[in-house]
Amino acid sequence: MKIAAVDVVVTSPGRNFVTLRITTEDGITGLGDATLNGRELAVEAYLREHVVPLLIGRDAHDIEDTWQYLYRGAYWRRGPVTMAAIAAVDTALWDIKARVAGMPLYQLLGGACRVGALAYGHASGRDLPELFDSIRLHLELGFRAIRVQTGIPGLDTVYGVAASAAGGGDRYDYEPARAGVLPVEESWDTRAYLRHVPSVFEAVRAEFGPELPLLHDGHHRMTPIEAARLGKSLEPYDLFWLEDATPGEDQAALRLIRQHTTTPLAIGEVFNSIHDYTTLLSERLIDYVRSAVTHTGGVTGLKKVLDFAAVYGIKSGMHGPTDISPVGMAAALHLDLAVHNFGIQEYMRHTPATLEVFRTSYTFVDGLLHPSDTPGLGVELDLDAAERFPYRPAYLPVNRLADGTLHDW
Ligand code: CS2
Ligand code: MG
Repeated sequence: MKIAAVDVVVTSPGRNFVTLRITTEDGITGLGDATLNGRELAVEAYLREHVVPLLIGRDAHDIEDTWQYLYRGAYWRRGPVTMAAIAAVDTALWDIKARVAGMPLYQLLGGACRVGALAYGHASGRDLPELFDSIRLHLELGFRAIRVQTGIPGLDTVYGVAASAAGGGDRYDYEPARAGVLPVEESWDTRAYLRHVPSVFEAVRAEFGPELPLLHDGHHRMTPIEAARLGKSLEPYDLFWLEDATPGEDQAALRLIRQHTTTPLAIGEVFNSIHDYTTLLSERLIDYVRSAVTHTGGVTGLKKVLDFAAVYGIKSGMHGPTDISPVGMAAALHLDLAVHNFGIQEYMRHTPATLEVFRTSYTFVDGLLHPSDTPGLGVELDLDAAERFPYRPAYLPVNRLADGTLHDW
């Protein structure tokens, strides 16, 4: 079954997405998500100029060989651009294989280990009243686990805190990438953050009780000892996880954090290969693998990470913000069902404009996500709709400390 055509589709229904569409000689199509928030055109060029010419004429069934061909054959391996490109090809080939087999991808991956994937939503507030409203909104939407991000006294805008519930209050949407010429510069103060966050979780527990699984994203902004201090101070509030407590590329730093706190740790959304995880997993330094299919070499790449993680009792916690497209989200949901060591699935609901372009079949019912039993991934790309939303440059913000030092955002 030879690959006859490959399209790279850049579209911006409210935010930018890069989608790969592979078509076989007998007209079967498959989709892959290649979206790299803030660097989308780098992946588009890598695909269009250096990958697409290599795919034409290859057998679409040869998924593992194509993965190795694109990974080892590039010579210059790993990195977010290369691995997002490989991810898109890999995911599209799995979509095709499952469509040809007439079954949803999770069946091809070994069938379902669960009836659905527990999802967590993003609650946030500049202050406690706004945060409580956002938590209530997400509980009403059916979420059974909730991420809590808060404003910090003295700081104007902070990662993860929306200016308000978007769309008239019936949906919360937070789009960190701001369309504009240059990245927005936000201010940061770790000491103020470390003083404030424990009091917020104390208030949330007092208001919503001890049972509700609560998550928090440190978003790479702390040093290892600061992360250890926060993990320890949050222990009384029994978090489901503390995410990206410190920049994860310093894998050894997690040894220090682990020594000081039993708060579960999640890391990996910015990782792009299994090699980013080897110390973290083999030394049990984290509890959840945060990678998305889109950024870790596709279904093939991420499943290898999750199978490695399973050896050490570590579970999945796949990344699922709005900059993971519905194609990437659908691929995650098939893996969520198929792997035994599933933990939780991040789920920021896409906007109506995005869902015009990507026609999905996955469902969110009673707190659980399901990819549907549509053959393949279960997503169709509406090219006419995609053309109505041209690309707009958009950058993620950066943080600066009070003295002007650039800091992780
Ligand atoms: C965040 C992401 O969802 C998360 O856990 O870390 O929203 C992250 O900020 C974006 O993916 C960056 O593009
Ligand atoms: Mg995160």
